[in-house]
Amino acid sequence: MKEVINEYNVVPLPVTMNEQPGRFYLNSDVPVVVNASQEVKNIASSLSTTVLDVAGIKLKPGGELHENVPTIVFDSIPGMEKEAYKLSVTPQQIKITASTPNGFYYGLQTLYQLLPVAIYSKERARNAEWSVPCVEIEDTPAFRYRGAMLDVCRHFASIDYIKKFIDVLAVHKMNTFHWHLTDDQGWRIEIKKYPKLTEIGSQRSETMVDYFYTHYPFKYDGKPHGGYYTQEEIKEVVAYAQSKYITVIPEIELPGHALAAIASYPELSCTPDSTYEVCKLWGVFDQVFCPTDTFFQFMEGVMDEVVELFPSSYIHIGGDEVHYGNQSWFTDPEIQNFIKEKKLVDEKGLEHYYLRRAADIVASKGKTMIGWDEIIDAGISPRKAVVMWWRHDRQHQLVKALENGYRVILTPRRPMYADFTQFGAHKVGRQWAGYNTIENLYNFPEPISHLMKGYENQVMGMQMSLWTERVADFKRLDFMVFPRLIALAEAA
Ligand code: TNX
Repeated sequence: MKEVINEYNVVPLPVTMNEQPGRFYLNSDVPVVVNASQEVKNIASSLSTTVLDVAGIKLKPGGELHENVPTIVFDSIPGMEKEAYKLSVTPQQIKITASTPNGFYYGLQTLYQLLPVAIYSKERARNAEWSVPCVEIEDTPAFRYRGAMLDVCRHFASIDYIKKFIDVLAVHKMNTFHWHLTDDQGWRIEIKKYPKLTEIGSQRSETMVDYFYTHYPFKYDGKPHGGYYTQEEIKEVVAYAQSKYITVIPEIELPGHALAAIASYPELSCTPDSTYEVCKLWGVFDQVFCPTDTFFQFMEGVMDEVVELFPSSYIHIGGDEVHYGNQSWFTDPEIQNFIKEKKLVDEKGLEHYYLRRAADIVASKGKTMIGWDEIIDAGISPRKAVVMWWRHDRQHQLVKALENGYRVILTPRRPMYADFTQFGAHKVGRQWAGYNTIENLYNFPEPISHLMKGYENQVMGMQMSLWTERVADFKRLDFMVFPRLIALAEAA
């Protein structure tokens, strides 16, 4: 018999992994024994189903542990960390140990990675040899939040693509999908109380080519672009993600990046008599939500439906890049009155007022708000908000957030933005503030860890974010995200 060289292609690499000689062979005499909850039994039976579908091997269900019969065991013990697991493979036994279904799920992902890659196939794989190299693994994540964000507003992504994206996250033990659902260029989530958000807000007539001033006058592609998710589809994605131990966090942007909503309901703007279009340009725009009762009622109504759809305890409310430049904030008597009445210092004070109200609205629905790092100065209680740090060039904002007691998720543009090019000379992607190499991701957060010293408990984790202004199809999407996302999974 030819000697098999054991290979251990486990990504991300477990905390400890001791390679051992020998292999465990799968065959129809192998029973699967589960000493754990029903939920873990379901995870175990997903292994049996997969092995049957792909390998054509029918593992034996249930039963007792027999000596001298090679067995697969799922063994629950108390006291391990939520996402931790142990995996032991000897010629006699495959044993996954954990305290929670999350841990068992991750142990199973590692087991799949140790099997022939054909285990991921959708059909019967003919030539694979169904065995697992012997090993002793103990594993637990470095961070409790391991995420990826996808912007489906600049370019829409189908439910099928989203599910595939979630599949890849799950295989690499990522646990959060941040779904950027509303922006200037499209509103992508059905809200029953406000049907025009999708009737009008989900469609734009055409899109600018390249960036501001690449062409002057601006060039447009002449092609309508649109799409949205029905509430049924959202539920389907949330349930799908949940089955893979991934939380879906929706982002509903306010008060900026709101043109698609304003085009649908101009009364949400400070100039309700104007007509607006779903934005055809890329950039940051002056038209933002107006701080009227109409707007706050709208936000309540939207949030009521959003919290019903997403079991996540966090709701992202955006909060970035609020421009009120030449629009009416500085001159509009109503706005100026509002600022006086509420005793706000100035226009910035008004921006912060929105964010505090948003935090309260989200809290009143039993959830915690996440906002981009602009929210740091808004005076929100750190109990009520989590900060997503994105401006890598403003390290003091990260430090301030931590000092002020906020929990923080790290997604600094460098190196976490997947819309940045992967090499200096690369043609695909943006390069306006440098480029993000795979090495940068592997090394993260080392270069900034001194800033977080003593505040490690407040650092929830890290996220790669893909903005899709220049990512119009799935091939390019895959190209921008992979393999860098896998490097992030490794680091997290
Ligand atoms: C800034 S990051 C934005 C996005 C853009 C992105 C492009 C953030 C919170 N806002 O609206 O798509 O830059 O890299």
